[in-house]
Amino acid sequence: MELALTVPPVRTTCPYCGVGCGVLAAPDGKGGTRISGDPDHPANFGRLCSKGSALGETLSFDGRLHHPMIRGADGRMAQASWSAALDRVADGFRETLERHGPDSVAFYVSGQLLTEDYYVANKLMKGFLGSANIDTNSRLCMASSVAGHKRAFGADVVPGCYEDLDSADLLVLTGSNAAWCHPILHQRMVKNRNERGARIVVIDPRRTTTAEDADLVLQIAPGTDSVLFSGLLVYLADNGVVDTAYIENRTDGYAEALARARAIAPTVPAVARACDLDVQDVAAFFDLFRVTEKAVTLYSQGVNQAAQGTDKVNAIINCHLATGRIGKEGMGPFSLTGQPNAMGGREVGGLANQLAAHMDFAPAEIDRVRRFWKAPSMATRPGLKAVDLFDAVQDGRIKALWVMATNPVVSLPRADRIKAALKELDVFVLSEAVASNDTLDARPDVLLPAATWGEKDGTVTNSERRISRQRAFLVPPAEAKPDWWIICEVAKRLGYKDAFGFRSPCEIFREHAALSTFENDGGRDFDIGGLSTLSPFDYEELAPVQWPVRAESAKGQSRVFADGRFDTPDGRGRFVAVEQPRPAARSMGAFPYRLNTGRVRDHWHTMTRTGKSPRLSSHIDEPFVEVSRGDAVAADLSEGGLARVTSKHGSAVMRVRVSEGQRRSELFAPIHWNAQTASSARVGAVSHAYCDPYSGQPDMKATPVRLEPVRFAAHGFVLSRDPVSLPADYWWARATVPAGTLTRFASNADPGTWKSVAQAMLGTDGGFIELRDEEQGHYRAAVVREQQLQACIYISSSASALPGVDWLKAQLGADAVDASQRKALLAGHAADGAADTGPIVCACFGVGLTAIETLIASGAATSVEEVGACLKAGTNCGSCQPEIKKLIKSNQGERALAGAQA
Ligand SMILES: Nc1nc2c(c(=O)[nH]1)N[C@H]1C(S)=C(S)[C@@H](COP(=O)(O)OP(=O)(O)OC[C@H]3O[C@@H](n4cnc5c(=O)[nH]c(N)nc54)[C@H](O)[C@@H]3O)O[C@H]1N2
Ligand SMILES: Nc1nc2c(c(=O)[nH]1)N[C@H]1C(S)=C(S)[C@@H](COP(=O)(O)OP(=O)(O)OC[C@H]3O[C@@H](n4cnc5c(=O)[nH]c(N)nc54)[C@H](O)[C@@H]3O)O[C@H]1N2
Ligand code: SF4
Ligand SMILES: [Mo]
Repeated sequence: MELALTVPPVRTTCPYCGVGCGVLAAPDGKGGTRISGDPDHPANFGRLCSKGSALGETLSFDGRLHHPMIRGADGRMAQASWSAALDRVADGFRETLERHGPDSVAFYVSGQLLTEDYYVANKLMKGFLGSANIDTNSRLCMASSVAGHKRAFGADVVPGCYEDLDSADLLVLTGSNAAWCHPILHQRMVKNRNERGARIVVIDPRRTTTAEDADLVLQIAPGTDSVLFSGLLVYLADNGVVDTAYIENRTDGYAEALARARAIAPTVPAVARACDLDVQDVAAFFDLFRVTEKAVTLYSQGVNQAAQGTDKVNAIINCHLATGRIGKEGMGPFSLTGQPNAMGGREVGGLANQLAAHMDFAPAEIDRVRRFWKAPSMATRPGLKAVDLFDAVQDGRIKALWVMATNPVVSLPRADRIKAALKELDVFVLSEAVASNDTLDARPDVLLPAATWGEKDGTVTNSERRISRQRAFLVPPAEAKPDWWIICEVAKRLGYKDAFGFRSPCEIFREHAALSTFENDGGRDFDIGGLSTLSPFDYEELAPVQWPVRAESAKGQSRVFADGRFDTPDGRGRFVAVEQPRPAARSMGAFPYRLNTGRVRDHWHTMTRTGKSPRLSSHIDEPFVEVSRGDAVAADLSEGGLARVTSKHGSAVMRVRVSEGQRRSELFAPIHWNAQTASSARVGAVSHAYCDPYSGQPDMKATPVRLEPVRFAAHGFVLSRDPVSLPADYWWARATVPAGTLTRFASNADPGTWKSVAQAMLGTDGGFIELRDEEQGHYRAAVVREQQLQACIYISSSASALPGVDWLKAQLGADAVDASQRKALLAGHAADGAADTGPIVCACFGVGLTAIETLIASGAATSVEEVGACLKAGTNCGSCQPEIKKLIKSNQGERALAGAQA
């Protein structure tokens, strides 16, 4: 009998989106980790999307920051000891405070910190440094939802829970591409539709993948959601479906809100006109909402990141308050949080306009928190919100800044300005997990190596208020340390030994829980007093639980406000009279298009994690801009060419994708590419910084821009073991492939120079083979050494004449390339003529577009299930099912058209 030592997998939580899926991580002892979904976690019941499934591919220590670094007097970064680096941070902040006072220092933090990290950062700034200048990337993400919740409910509370998505009969998704951004929740909703017949309505200016599973799609004019939902309120009132008793007994402000709604959106045709929708579609949506009591309205960045984002949130909540559809099974407004701990950050008070534990800056609240923290130097008023905070960095009001777990040179609007502003600082500290990113390029004075997912312990809170543990299963590389430890060490050096003497995340969590219940007479729903006495063992074992968890019961609560009592002083919900929406800036004259920005299925933000995974990098491997067919013609662009998008603030050059799902005069580009992965595709540099007046959240979905083709004489790609560097005037974009890197490029290099370009990139140390075809206008070369393909390059005068990359990618990883394959290498395709797989649709099984299209065209598969049975595509995580559906539909459309023409 063989003795096998099996270590049980560690139960943890996915580090990506706000769904907060439970993950089982089992290190194999050889440097790898097996990842699977936690069948017992109530967010996902064992399922993971493509990103979660590929977590194992992102855990290597390559590219990690290993040691603290300090910039010397000569301007160079040099490795330093932890104590030297921490002293330098503490000295820098102390001197700045002494010289310029508390308004001159700031922290810019992140919804990807754990609650414990976040708690100590907030405590240090607001109780000890005496300023509230701590803001977070959640300002770019959830601030409008926070402001909307507070206006309506008196507190930042998501009333419902995920089970409501299983039991609702109507699911309205507005400003959310959940199929790509909250895939596991999206799958739950689609299951409800398939099994229970729930209806799904999708409201988005683009026809996204989420629309594939919708019963009704409203391609709304950007920025007009509050007109649509005002129209809905009027419709509900006029058709007698408002709950008058509930309005009377439980709320305030209905008459004013309705009167305003009537002024903005008096009739269905008026709404249709303002939102650029068909009257029938608007009527169909309103009617569905009217007749379906169990309705949930889900929203994310298409609502939050808007010039009137807070009004959009309240226009939605108004409809739920009017019908009493809130806090009850299967109904309610539902803000989908973005980051894994955006919610936890809001709980600790990590936004500049919150104090702590759902308390703000009322004198009694400041006093309460002061006493609890025994704080010597309390902030007494809100600090600067992200956009204003970086303006203050730019004009020298803020002189010392500590950035943690966010990459603002990519993700803040007007990102070029942010890059320049950081250079103005006297003290710039960066806590980072990776050794290179765009914010690192902005020359911090001190770099602190942070432990990251898999290496750190703490808690996160997901979209349904569920607190889950993230548990460590790896030892951090070299000297990397958890963020809470780094912050506490700096605090101790500033003289606050007692207040920051925490020895573990558990001790911090207990204090955070104790503050939530401190002098809380029930007026603050964020109360987790029931968790304030957890033993280290209890904390270690803590099962996912939804707040509130009041002292009297350690059990959580799935829904809030079920009793019709809100967190306002009088306990009544508030209708908000929303304003007539005005676009942030008009698209006209020099900037006739509007740039909408967002996410793709398989990348996470600035790609420091997902960019490491070949699987996740194969779905979409370069930055793009989506353009309607009409605009492509008007702007003289063609599919596969390159285009420059320019605003008042900056520009980016991206591949053109002509899209049927894009409205005229509107463009869409993803946010992920940055200076590490592309020459010129940081869309943050293009986005304007117009902010919602209540939340301070920038409108990053509608920047006025112009659009023009960029023509290059040569297009090509290189596959190489190691990344190649390209001349400064090349356009390029880089993606990880199984055995190396794929770099696509374009340049104006003359065909006569292509060979030397190839030699410069590939090297000439032997094994160099080449093929030039003057007539076809292309040049190809490869380096094969010891039977292995080291690198290959393909250059052509036309982008569309380049071979596919997939067969070549496989050769780069192959053990041996024989003589016949060498020829094939230069031909760019398999000797047997097998077709290229095309872009990968199913990341789990590596199934490409070509195979799926061929199968569907043959008629052998007419459903997602049949495609799965033949090719396995879509049968693991299911994230690609909506795309497969789209392919089936478009094939059916083509057949119908062919039939009609025949
Ligand atoms: N794959 C992936 N998933 C992610 C992330 C990621 O980076 N990658 N990030 C996570 C984070 S932090 C966040 S915040 C969430 C974001 O999740 P989502 O908000 O779903 O994602 P976005 O792509 O930013 O924007 C959503 C949609 O809003 C639409 N929109 C733009 N303007 C309007 C408008 O005026 N009205 C309406 N109704 N819609 C509009 C856009 O066309 C877009 O399709 O995703 C989370 N999940
Ligand atoms: N134009 C436009 N801009 C946008 C958006 C948009 O839709 N359009 N969306 C906005 C939204 S919603 C968001 S949430 C932001 C996201 O934008 P960012 O927060 O800037 O993006 P990330 O890539 O997630 O950055 C996280 C950084 O933290 C590092 N890191 C990882 N783990 C740890 C850790 O444990 N500790 C520390 N100290 N560092 C760590 C990572 O290496 C990475 O550099 O982008 C915003 N910007
Ligand atoms: S849906 Fe995907 S990215 Fe989001 S938490 Fe679950 S596995 Fe992670
Ligand atoms: Mo976000």
